[in-house]
Amino acid sequence: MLAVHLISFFFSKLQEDPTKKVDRFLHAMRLHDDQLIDISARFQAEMKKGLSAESSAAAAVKMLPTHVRSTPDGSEKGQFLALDLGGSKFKVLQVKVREGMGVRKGGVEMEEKIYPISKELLNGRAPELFDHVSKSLKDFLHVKNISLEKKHPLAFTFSFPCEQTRLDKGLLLSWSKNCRARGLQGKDVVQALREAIDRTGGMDIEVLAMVNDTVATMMTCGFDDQYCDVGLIIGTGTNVCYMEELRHVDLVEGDEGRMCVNTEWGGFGDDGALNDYITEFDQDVDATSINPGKQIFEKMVSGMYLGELVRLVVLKMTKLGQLFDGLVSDALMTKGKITTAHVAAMEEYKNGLKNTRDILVELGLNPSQDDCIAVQHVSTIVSFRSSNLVAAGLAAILTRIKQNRHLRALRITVGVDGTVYKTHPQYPKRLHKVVRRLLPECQVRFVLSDSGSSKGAALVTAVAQRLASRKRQVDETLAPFKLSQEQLQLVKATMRAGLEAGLKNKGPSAVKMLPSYVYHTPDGTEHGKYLALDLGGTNFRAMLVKFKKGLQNNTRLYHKIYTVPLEIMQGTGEELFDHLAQYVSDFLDYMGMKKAHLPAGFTFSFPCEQTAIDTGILVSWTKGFKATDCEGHDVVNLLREAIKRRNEYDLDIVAVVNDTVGTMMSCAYEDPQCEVGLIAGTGSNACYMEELKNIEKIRQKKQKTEGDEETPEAVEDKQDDGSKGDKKAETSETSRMCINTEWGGLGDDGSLDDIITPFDAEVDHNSVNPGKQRFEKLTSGMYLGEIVREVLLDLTRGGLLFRGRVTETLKTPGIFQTKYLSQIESDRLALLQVRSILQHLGLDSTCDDSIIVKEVCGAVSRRAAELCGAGMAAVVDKIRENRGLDHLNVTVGVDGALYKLHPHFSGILQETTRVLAPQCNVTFLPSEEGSGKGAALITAVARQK
Ligand code: 0WK
Ligand code: 0WK
Ligand code: BGC
Ligand code: BGC
Repeated sequence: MLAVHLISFFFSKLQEDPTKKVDRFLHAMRLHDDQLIDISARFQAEMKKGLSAESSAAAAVKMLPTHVRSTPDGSEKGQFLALDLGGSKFKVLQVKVREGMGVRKGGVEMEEKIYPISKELLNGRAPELFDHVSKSLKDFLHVKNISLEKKHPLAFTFSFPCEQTRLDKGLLLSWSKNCRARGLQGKDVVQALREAIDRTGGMDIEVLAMVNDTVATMMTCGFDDQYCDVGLIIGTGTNVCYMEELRHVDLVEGDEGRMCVNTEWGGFGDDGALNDYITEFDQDVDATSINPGKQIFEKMVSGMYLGELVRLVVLKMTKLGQLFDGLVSDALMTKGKITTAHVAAMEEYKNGLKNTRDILVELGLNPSQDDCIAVQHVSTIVSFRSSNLVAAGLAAILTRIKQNRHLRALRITVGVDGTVYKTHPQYPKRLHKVVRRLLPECQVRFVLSDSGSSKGAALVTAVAQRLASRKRQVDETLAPFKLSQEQLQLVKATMRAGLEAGLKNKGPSAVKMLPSYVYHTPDGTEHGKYLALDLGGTNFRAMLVKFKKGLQNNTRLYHKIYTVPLEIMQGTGEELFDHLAQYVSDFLDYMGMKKAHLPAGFTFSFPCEQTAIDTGILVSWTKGFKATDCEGHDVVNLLREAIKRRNEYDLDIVAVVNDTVGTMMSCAYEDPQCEVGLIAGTGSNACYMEELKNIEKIRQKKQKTEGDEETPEAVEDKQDDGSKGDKKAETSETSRMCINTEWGGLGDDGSLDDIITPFDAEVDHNSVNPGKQRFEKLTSGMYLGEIVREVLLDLTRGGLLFRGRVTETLKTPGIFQTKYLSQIESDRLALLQVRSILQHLGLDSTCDDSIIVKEVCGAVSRRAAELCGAGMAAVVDKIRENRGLDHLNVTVGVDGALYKLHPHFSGILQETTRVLAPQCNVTFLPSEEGSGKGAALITAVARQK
C-alpha cells in the first residue's frame, strides 16, 4: 500500500508545475497585501522617527532635508552645467532651461557625455575620485566648445545620503551601492568637488546646488507635471523623496511651506524593523556586501542586489537537488555572476524562457526546460518582491502626503528613474498595479524621467537662483519697513519733540496735544447709572453703566453695537448725528429707559479741541470719516441737536472724551497706576496724565482767567464760567490733566519723511485725508492692509508674486482688510489657510506666493507695532522726566482690534517700549469693556462736582 502512495507521490512530483516548488521554496519572499500594508505602516513609523528632532539621529530611515522648497513653476531659466554621479553612469551635462510664457511650456535642451569610473576609483581615495570628476568636466567643456573663461553655474546630482544644511553644502553620511571612496564620510561633498575643480584649474565653475538623484528626478518630472511631488529611483540603488510640510521637518527652521525630503529609504530595516521579512538569501547578500548591516531595504529591492539574490536562491535550490539535478557550476557559485540585467532578461515577455536558458548555459549549467521555468520563476519572485516592497513604501509616502494636506483623495504624480524600472519589462506594471491596489482612493500617475536627473538638478539650481533672486528682491522691497534701533530711537525723539511742540501751543502742531479736562483717574467713589455713547473707528456703541461706590469690580453694564454705514460716515453731519441719535433711541428702547433722562458720556474718537469737559470742537475727521459741517463744530451740540430733532427722549450729555482717555479711565478703575491710554485699532492714538504746568493752552487760559482775577467779580465767574473742570478735581494741588496727544498727526510736518516709503505715500495719496495723520497711516488698522496691498501690487508688477498677474482684485482698495493680516500672521495657520484667504480674495497663489504675502504682512505690522512702541516710549519717558524720576512704574490702558486681535502686534509693541524706555516699567492692560466705562466714570466725576 505504502509503495503505491510513494509511486503516485513521485509521479505527481514529476508532473508538478516547476514554479510550484519555487513558490514553496520562496514562500517567505511572496508577500501578500496584508504583509505589504504592515510593511507600509512600519515605514510610516520610520518616517516619523526620521523627521522628529529627538529621534532622527538614531533613525534608520534618515529623512534628510534637501532645502528644495518648491517644484518647478515654469519660470525657471538659465544655462547650467550638471554632474550626475552615483547612478550606474557618471554623466557630465549642459542644460539650457528656457522660461515658459503663460501656457507655452518652457523648454529644456541638454547635451551630455558619459564618463566611465573605474572600480579602483570608486573604492580608492575620494580626492582622486573627485579629480576624475572634475577632469571629466573639463574634458566636457573642451568637447562641447564651452568657453573656459565664462563663469558657469553648476548643478551636482550626488546620489548618496548627505546631510544638507544648505542647497550647496552636504556632509556625506555614508557610501552605498558600489562606492566607498575613502576620506569623504562626514565631510562636505560640495567643498570636495570645489577643491577638485580648483586642483584641475582652468575653468570658472560655481557649484550652486547639490541634489540627490531622487530630488532631481522629481524636479525633472515636475517641469511638465505640476502634480509631481515624489521622486523615485529604482536603479543600482533605490530611494524616494517627496514634498513634506516644513512644519514637520524639525531639523529645519520655519513652519511655512514645504520642503523636499530625501527619505533614504534604502536604510529601512537597518534597525531590525524588517527582520521578520529578511530571508537567508538577504542575509547572505548583506553579509557579502561592502556595507553589511546597512541599506537592508535597498538590498531587498535594488538593481545592485536582485541578480545576486536570484543567484543565491538558484545555488541553494541546486545544492538541495531541486535544480539541474543538483549539479552546481563554478559560475553559479561566483558572486555577481547573475546580474539584474539577467533577471530582467529572464522575465521578458516572449524571450524570457530562452534568455533564461542562454544565461544558465553561459553559467556552465545544463538546464532542463523545467529548470529554466523554475529559475525564471525565481527571478519573478525576487523582482516581484522588489516591486511589492517599493509599492508598500510608496503607499506609506502617499498616505502621509494625503494626511498632510487633509485630503480624502489624493491626485499625485511620481517621477521615476533607474535602470530596474526602465529596463525590467514587468517591473513598472507590477509596481503601478500594487500601489493602486493599496491606495484605491489615490489617483497616482507614474512619469518616467526621460532624460535622467540632470534636467531636474538644473531646475533646482534655476529655482534656487529664482528663489534667491526673488528673496533678494523681496528683501530689498521690504528693507525700508525694517527699522533699525537707531531709526526707532529717532522716532521716539521725534515723537517727544512733537509732544513738547504740541504742549507749547505755539500755533498748529502736528501732534495736537489736546487738553481733555480730565484731571484725575478714578478713585472708586464713583457711583450711579450712566449712558455711554462711543463713536470709534468701526462702529457706534451705546452702553448703560452702573457703578456701586467702592466696588470696582461690580460694574454692571449692558451695551449694543451699531455699524455706521460708509455713506453716513461720509455724508452730511446732520445725517451722521441723526443716525447716532436713532441708535441711542433704539438702545434706550432695548433697555426700556426712554424716559430715564440719563446723564451721558460721549466717547468721540476724533481730535477735538476741548475747552471744558462737555465741549469738543472737532478739529478734523480721521479714519475714513468725512461727514460735512462737523469740523470746527462742537460735537456735543451736534448730538444734542440731533436728539432734539428726534424729540422723543432726552439725555444730559455731561462729558465728551476721546477713546484713549476713556480707555485710560476704564483701566485706571482696575489699576490705579494706569495713567496712559493707547488705542491701536482702526486709528492710532495715546493720551496720558501731563503736568498742568506743562500745558501752555491751559496755563495761558488760566493766566487769562486769573489775569481777570484782579476784579472781585472775576473770582465769582471762576465759579460758573463754563470751564466746568471738576472742582473737586481742579484744586490748587491739582497738578495734572489728561492730554489727548493725537499722535496720529506726527509726521504731518514732514518729520517722518525718512521712514515713509513710496507705498505709504501711495496709501496716504489715496486716503480721504492726504497729508494728514501720517503716523496713524503707518500704524493703524485702517491702513496696514492697504500698505500690504500696495507692496503686493509692486511685487506682482515685478513678476515676483502671483506669476506677475496684476488682477483687478489686487488693484481694489480696501480688499486687504487688516483682519486678514491678523489671520495670515497667526502661527497656528498653515500656509494652506493663507492660500485660502488669498483664494477668498480672488488671488490664486502658490505656496511660495503665500510665504511672501505672509512676510509682507509681517514686515508692515511689525513696523506699525515698533512705531507705536517708540511713540509710547516717548510718552512714558516724558512722564518719568516730568516727575524727575529715575525709574517709573506705569500702566497703559489699551484697546483696539489691532492690539487685541493681531497675533504679534502687542508683543512687539511692548518689547519696543521696554527697549526704548529702559527706565520705565510699563504694564499694558487691555481694557475689558472698551472706553465706554471710562466715559461713564468721567461723567460720574463731572456730575459729582
Ligand atoms: C538616472 C539619473 C541618475 C540616477 C540614476 C539611477 O540620471 O541621477 O542616479 O538614474 O539609476 P541607476 O543608474 O542607478 O540605475
Ligand atoms: C474700543 C473702544 C473704542 C475705541 C475702539 C478702538 O471702546 O472707544 O474707539 O476700541 O478700536 P477699533 O474699533 O478701532 O479697533
Ligand atoms: C543612495 C541614495 C540614492 C539611491 C538611488 C542609494 O544607495 O543612498 O542617495 O538616491 O541609492 O540612486
Ligand atoms: C483719532 C483719535 C482716536 C484714534 C483711535 C484717530 O484717528 O484721531 O482721536 O483716538 O483714532 O481711535
